[in-house]
Amino acid sequence: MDLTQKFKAKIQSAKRILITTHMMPDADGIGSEIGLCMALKKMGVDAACVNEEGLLERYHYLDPKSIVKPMDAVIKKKTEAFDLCIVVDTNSIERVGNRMYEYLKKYDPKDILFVDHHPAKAALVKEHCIDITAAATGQIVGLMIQALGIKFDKELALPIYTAILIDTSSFRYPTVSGKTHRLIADLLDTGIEAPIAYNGIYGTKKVSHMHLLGTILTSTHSNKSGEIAWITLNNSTLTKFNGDMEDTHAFINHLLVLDNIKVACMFREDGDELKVSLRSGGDIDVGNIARAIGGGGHSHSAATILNIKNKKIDTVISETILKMEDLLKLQK
Ligand SMILES: [Mn+2]
Repeated sequence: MDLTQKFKAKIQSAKRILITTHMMPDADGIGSEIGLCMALKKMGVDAACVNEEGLLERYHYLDPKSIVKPMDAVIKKKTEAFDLCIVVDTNSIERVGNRMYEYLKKYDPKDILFVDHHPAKAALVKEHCIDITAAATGQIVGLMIQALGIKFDKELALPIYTAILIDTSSFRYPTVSGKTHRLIADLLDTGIEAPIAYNGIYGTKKVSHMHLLGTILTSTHSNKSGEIAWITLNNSTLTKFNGDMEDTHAFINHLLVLDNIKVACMFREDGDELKVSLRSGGDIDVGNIARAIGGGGHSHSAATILNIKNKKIDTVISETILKMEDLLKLQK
């Protein structure tokens, strides 16, 4: 069964649908849920986007009708309020946030549908709308909307376009295909403009953001061969420049311009945890590297979390880089 057929079969008997995404959502999670919700409404289906937290101010332009609501505003306790829950841009139910997870746990698993592009177990892929070859969840959502016979308009096209733009880091990843660009063409045909869409998501920074980025980039290190490079972000730097963690996601991409780069890493201190993001500079599968150190993700973009309680952050970083060097050798 293709994804659209699976989707149709699921929504057919649903009277009221909840759509949510992972915590600290990026534009792929947000754009996909908004796009899907608008499309369902166009089909006459009662749908609502409910996230654990409301949207950050910077994403409001993607949601002019305020479709996305924080869960406190919608969910009062009754589980029967929704008979289908669609989770976009993750297939780990725990990633929806603690309170949303507690809420979704009450549902029969058959009433939960993942629409996602992250690696997943075969059994999950079979039952859900999961395509791990898709460049973004936004791509899956866009193609399903078209297959359902719904016409794009500007309002619907912008969040989906932005979802794909952000998840491909502006169309640079190996997951970008002809299929991606054909969908992008249809989205642009509605009249949305590439520079406006680009600046909406990337062009709203303040001078303090530049100073934060500059400070972080001066922390760039690389191993001897130059194949692994990393930057480190600690809480005090973030506070000093009034930045938030979510706003630092794209910093790692700056490392990809380095000559000979195979693996770019960003270490972010978060309490007792060290968040490690990885990007591939070419053929290396950073998903494999992430899995070997307790995480997961795509071949070009992956992550893990390390415990740094009672440990020196610099020691953990050096040990991790050494491990990555070994893991890199295995892939050559
Ligand atoms: Mn995504």
